[in-house]
Parts: sequence; C-alpha cells; structure tokens
Amino acid sequence: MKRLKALKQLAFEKKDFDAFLVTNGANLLYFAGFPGTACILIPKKGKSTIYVYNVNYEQSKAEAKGFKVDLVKRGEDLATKISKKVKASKTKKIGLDAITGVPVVADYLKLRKALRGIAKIKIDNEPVRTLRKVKDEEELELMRKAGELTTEGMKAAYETIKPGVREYEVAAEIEYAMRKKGSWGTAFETIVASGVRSAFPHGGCTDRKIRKGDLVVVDIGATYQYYCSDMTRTIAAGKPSAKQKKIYEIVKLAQEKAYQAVKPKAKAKGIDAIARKLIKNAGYDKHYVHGLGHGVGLEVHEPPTLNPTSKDRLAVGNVVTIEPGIYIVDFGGIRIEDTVLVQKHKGEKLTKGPYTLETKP
Ligand SMILES: [Mn+2]
Repeated sequence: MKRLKALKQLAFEKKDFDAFLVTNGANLLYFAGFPGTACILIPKKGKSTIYVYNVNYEQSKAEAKGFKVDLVKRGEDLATKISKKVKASKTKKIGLDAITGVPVVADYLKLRKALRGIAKIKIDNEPVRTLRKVKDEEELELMRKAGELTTEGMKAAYETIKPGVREYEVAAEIEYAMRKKGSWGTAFETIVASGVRSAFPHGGCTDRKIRKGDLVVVDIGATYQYYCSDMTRTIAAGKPSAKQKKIYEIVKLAQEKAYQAVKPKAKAKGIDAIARKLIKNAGYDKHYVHGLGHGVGLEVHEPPTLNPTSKDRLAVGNVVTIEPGIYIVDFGGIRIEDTVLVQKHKGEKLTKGPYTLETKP
C-alpha cells in the first residue's frame, strides 16, 4: 500500500491525473506483489481495482491485499469494462504506464477508443519509473538474496570450466547450484560463451566444447521473489596467454574504478566515462561496444542507465550493474560485471566473487 500511496502522490498531486492505469507486467508485479494480473486501475479516491482473467482469479483473491479484484469473464472485453468503470466514477484524465510491444499497443488503441467521449488517456511512464528506480528496504532484502544466489552460481562456473566441458554443461551446473540454494529462476538465459564466441557480448550458450586456451564469458542472474541479479566473470580454460591476461587487467581496472565512483548524485554518464577512458587509453575503445551498465530490479534491464548519453544521476537505493568489456573478433571477449547498490556514500556490491581469470588461484 506504501507503493500505491507514493504513486498517488506522483500522479495525482504532482500531476493532474484523476486515475492511473497500470498495464506493464513488471509494474503490475511491483504494485500487486504477485504475477498474472491484467491491469490495475488506481483512482484518485477509493480502492484500486485489480482486473484479472479466470485463470488467475483465485490467486488474486487470496493474495491481493487492499485491492478490489474484478474478474474479466470469458467473452468480456477489458477495454469496455474499464471504460464503464471510468464513466461511472466521472474520471476525466487517466495516466497510463509505458507501453511496449505490438499487442500492448493494440490494447492501448482499443482502450483509447472505448474511452472516447468519456475520458482522456495519456501515456506517462515517469511516475512508476521514478518509484521503481529507488528500491525500498523490502526490495533490497530480496535483491541481496538474489545477489548471493548468483554468487553461488558463479562459484559453480569456476569449478566446472575446463577444456573438454560443453557450454551447456557449465550452464546446467550454474543453474543447478543457484536453484539448490533457493533461486526462483533465472533473470535471463544463462550466457556461457567460449572461445571465439566470447567476443559476442550476448553469445548465449551452445553445445560448443570448451578448448584449452579459451576465454569463457559467464553472464548469469538468479532471481528471488521476482527480483533479479546480474553478474559476469570471464574465466580462462587452462593457462591464460599474456595477451589474455593483459586485456583482463584493463577490464578489471575499468570495472573497479567505475565501481569506486558509484555514489549518490554522481552522473551516470560520468561513471561510464571513467571506464571508457581507461579502456580508450589502453587502445581498446573500438572493442568496447556497449554501455557501462543498467538498473536492475523486477526487470534485469530497467532505469537508470549508465552510458555516454544517459541523463540519469544516481541516488540512494538505485541498483545498477557495472560491466565494462573488451571484445575482439577471432580472439575472444572479456567482461566483468557486478550488481551494485547505491548507498549513502558509496556503492555496495550485491554480487561478490573472485576477479581471477584462472579457475584456480
Ligand atoms: Mn548486465
């Protein structure tokens, strides 16, 4: 209810909406606390309503605290149902959270049509975005746990990687270790990209057999109660070469220096610049093909963003990744990533693990 109250302040006091409609999956989870709701209509006054289809009706009734639950029956149209409610409550200006994806756009157009002559609807992703960027204590507890579980997964990677093992076997051990310790799932598809494939930042995971001398980029994330974590280490199969070691040290230093710059009010693009400059000075800027990091929470990519064009400034309670990388086609790639919480004076790593290229120190 604290979150609803905060949204009401942003949408109804700071802006002049008289109702707010939440439709985005992660946003619904943020307010309802459980998945599977169709949308939430939040009026300026009175109780908010969760709309839900039959398949999720019983769970919603059991778990939705402080909401009215309204069943969308088979054959019933959600847009029409909402427009009737809006008309009855004399609502005139509705805010709608961000929409993405074609089916959702179609739903939005339908809703706009159903509301014609009844109320105005305006897309405004700012209120929920503002709230979700700053994690509350309850969320931080879950994110800390997700970070610990991810760290366990990375331990398994260090134990499993050696010449002759297939990428999917490494992924299986990682996911098994995370699950065994209590992970609810994975924040994204586990990446175990070896050899020449390690030069692809989103290399995925195939049945390739890891060879002696390969670099292996391992990018993983456990989830806990729907909260995500994100962590990358790069591990050499066998003894690393001098060039591999040299590039590893550059990425490691870039990651460390950027992490040390994490604090409230710091410009996101300024932190990106620290890592970027270091990599540039070493002569590898052409091989650093992505931003430094992104926010993490209910989604594995969410605001704020850390890249050269970001307008974000960090604040206490933000959770972001710090993940510079160098990728050289036909040679391999190196990325090191941690999920970091912005504390009052510094960053706190939620993922913890060794910064070693070799499997055994
Ligand atoms: Mn990431």
